[in-house]
Amino acid sequence: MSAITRDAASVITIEQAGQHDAQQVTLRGWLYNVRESGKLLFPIFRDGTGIIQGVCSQKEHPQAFEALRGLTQESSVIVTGIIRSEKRAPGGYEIGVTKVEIVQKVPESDPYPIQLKEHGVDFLLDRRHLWIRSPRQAAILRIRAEAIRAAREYMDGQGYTLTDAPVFTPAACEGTTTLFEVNYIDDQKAYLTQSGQLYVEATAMALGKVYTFGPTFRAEKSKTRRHLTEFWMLEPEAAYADLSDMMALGEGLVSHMVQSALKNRQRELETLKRDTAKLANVRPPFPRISYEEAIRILNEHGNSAKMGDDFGGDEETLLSSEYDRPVMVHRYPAAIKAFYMQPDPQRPDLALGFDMLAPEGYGEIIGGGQRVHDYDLLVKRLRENKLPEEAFQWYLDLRRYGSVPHAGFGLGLERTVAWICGTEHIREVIPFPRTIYRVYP
Ligand code: NSS
Repeated sequence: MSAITRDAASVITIEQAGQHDAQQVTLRGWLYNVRESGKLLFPIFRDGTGIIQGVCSQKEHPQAFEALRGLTQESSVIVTGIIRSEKRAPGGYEIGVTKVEIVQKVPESDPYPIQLKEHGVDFLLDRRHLWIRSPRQAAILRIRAEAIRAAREYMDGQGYTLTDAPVFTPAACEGTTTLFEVNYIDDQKAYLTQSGQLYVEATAMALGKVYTFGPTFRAEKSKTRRHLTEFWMLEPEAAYADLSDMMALGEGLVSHMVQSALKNRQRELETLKRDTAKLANVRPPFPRISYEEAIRILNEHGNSAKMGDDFGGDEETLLSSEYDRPVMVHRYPAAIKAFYMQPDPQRPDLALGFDMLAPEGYGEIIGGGQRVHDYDLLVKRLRENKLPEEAFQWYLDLRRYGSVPHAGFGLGLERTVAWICGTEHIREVIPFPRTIYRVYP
């Protein structure tokens, strides 16, 4: 028995079934389910690209029939048969099974733990290594991959060069309360990165337009549907760029990610029953409102937010519900924003930063803006924020040697993909989620 049978018919994936109507093919995958009806069996196979229903007759194909009868869920199988167009079948095609090779049979004494019924989310998260086999989870992971592909395509097309940032860092980028400390070699202290920003600021001064894309870490004690402790961020940074350049880049990037998913992952979005009409309008221009306007809108809707408040989930949801595409809120009070944000020359109490809020309650998907480029101001900011100056000496070098106005942002991949997929919680859109109480499996 060979797990990579090459003899019989041409080996295809379920996704390709439509191109092989009336042809004999071989599929390699797993048994998702099998239903028995007298002398006929109706197995459902999956192979990671989709699911397909089969029909197998005892009279015509006794070998295949006996192999499939009572076969346990998730047993691995290589199946040969004829593809037939069948309007009522999911995917529009079925396979008339003629031959079955069992690669591994799941023992009846130890059946596959995830049955085709509702399970609690903790049960599923404990078995995340198996849960990802379900059609819904597989569809989400394919959409995630498409979002990454499209994002990279867009950034590269805009002339940005990928320059990766390190994961071990000597200092905080986004405040000290969510830092993961690691015991580095010989008891040196290091931290897992919260953002690649400081490093892309350096590579921007070397290459002009750059981005980093990688995992970032925050010891978030929050147990919300928008927080992970390990998440992926795409962070562009450009020399000689300002706040409005970054808002334009952000709306172009997000539109391209959404439109690419709609175009290239239609089947997966259908599997998720995503209302894609809600994504169709996601094209530039996105509305831009100032923080002060945002406060006014919130107050008009009965929310008591006042100048100086940061926005939480409720405020973000209320604001974004006003629009059919993401909204960008700019010029927040400097006092509630990170140490590196450049003050507005007209209103030094405001920061030249922006957040992009996704529709349908998915909250902030982008945060960024213009950076402090003046050496003295940056030193002052570090001191006000009680950050260790020694660890930031290399960062200050960027202001010592040829400092220029520059700007960038960070796009949270999981929040963006959760919105595109319409999932309840962002933990479903990363293969192995890390949250406040979970590092297993
Ligand atoms: O804290 S951010 O708003 N901004 C930064 O880290 C900047 N240093 C990025 C930059 O300018 N280069 O985080 C950026 C985005 C935010 O909008 C969210 O979409 C996402 O990162 N984010 C998260 N996603 C999931 N889980 C958690 N805990 C999380 N925190 C931020």
